[in-house]
Amino acid sequence: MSELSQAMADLREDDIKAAIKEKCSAGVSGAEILGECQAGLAEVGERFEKGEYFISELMYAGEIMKDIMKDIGPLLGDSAGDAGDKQPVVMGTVKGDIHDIGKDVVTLMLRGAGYAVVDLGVDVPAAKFAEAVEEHNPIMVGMSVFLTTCCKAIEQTVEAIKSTGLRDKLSIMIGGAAASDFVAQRTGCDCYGATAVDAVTLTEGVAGT
Ligand code: B12
Repeated sequence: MSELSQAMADLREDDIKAAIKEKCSAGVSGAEILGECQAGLAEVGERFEKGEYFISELMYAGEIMKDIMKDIGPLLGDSAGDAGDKQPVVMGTVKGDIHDIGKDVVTLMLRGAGYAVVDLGVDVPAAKFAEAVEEHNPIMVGMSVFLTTCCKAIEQTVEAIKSTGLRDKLSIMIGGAAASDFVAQRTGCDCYGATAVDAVTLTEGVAGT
């Protein structure tokens, strides 16, 4: 584990910020810095599972990550602002799940790549995804899912999208701690992405850009 990932895992905020500052000055890419933070947060999650960390540590980890996104965000290419000029993409975290950091990073990177992202937020009901599909006619719908208990919500969202009659006109991708290729297949999605970079690559594949 890198020094930055280790500092993140240990929730040493000053060391995390110092390491990021150093990496930024050395010209390390935003995606690489993000990857190291993500690895550290995965370890935070594992310590939580083992009972070494509690909900307060999870919350603190989330706060630290949100704070450092202010520095890393611009490095991830958020140049397009709120609406790019490429085709629309609908993003949201599924019903029952309130994790938003990963979803926000994906949104940021898709916007940076020029896509007009409609961000539905967190805890998004299946019907709201379907309404957004009807309204915006996206080429891609991205769902973030972090809790395994919320996998059912993916299936329900796919069903709701099918009921609009537009399922064949778009692709559906999933990502987040509870997502995988297996979950994507089982829930009727087209693909899974492990990182925000994957989200952009998958969308570019569909858009043909
Ligand atoms: C921080 C955190 C929290 C914070 C969230 C703060 C916030 N504003 O988001 C708080 C404290 C609120 C929280 C709450 C809970 N959490 Co939590 N949390 C985490 C933690 C440690 C980090 C998540 C994170 O922000 N990572 C950083 C970002 C940058 O990375 P990322 O999320 O992986 O996103 C990247 C990729 O996944 C991908 N991606 C994300 N979305 C998408 C979408 C698409 C389409 C694509 C292609 C890619 C993609 O791109 C992103 C950037 O590269 C994870 C551990 C983990 N392994 O994820 C647990 C984790 C997700 N939480 C967990 C749990 C259990 C909970 C709680 C139930 C705890 C509790 N007992 O209350 C609650 C649930 C609340 C709810 N209803 O949603 C578990 C879930 C376990 C499971 N199997 O279901 C995890 C995995 C920890 C663990 N190992 O036990 N949590």
